Amino acid sequence: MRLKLVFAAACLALSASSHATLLKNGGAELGTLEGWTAGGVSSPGIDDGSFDEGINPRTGSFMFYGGRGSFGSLTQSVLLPNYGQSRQVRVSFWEQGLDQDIPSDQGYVSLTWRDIDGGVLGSVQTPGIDSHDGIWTNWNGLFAVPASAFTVDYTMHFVRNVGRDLDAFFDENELTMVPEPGSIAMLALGALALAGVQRRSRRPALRPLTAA
Ligand SMILES: [Ca+2]
Ligand SMILES: [Ca+2]
Repeated sequence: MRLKLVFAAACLALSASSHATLLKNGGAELGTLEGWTAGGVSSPGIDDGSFDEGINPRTGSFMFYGGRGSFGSLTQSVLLPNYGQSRQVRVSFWEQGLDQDIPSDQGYVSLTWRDIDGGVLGSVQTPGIDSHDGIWTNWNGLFAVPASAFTVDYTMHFVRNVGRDLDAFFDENELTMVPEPGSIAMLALGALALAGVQRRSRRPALRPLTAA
């Protein structure tokens, strides 16, 4: 029975962990750009709240910021599970910019689908988020994944509208499969195993004949 409980718990834990984001260092908490490749002209990087007074990481100690210049990007290439199948991904990120009128500096995310040879199949993007009233704004939504997509480039785009600095910030980037691979099967296995445990535990316990 204990083994079954362990198995059930493991299945449920696995199904829970498969909800995890496919991105590495999506919230900048490694304190470096590890996992991300910078593009554009503004040299985006990691900030701990010192770039613009009053704009602090939404969670943890770090966030991504735009740098200095008209535009910049940070891209991470991600292997997509379940190649050849109908899939969806959910994108979720938080954005904030310095209050410099309307529009202020802002950001959006794009997904570029690539085939197994690295060729571009197409791309989609979120709306630009212009959140400049001292608050972080979350965007999240679903995108259909082309069946022939093998990898996806997840890119944060930093867009300057005012001044010299690119005062756009991102935190907590997440990219998850919907439904997450294996989660339904693992949930079903976990539920079955738990049901088995419950059925067994209702049986009367056998008492050893030699009990003193
Ligand atoms: Ca963070
Ligand atoms: Ca600016």
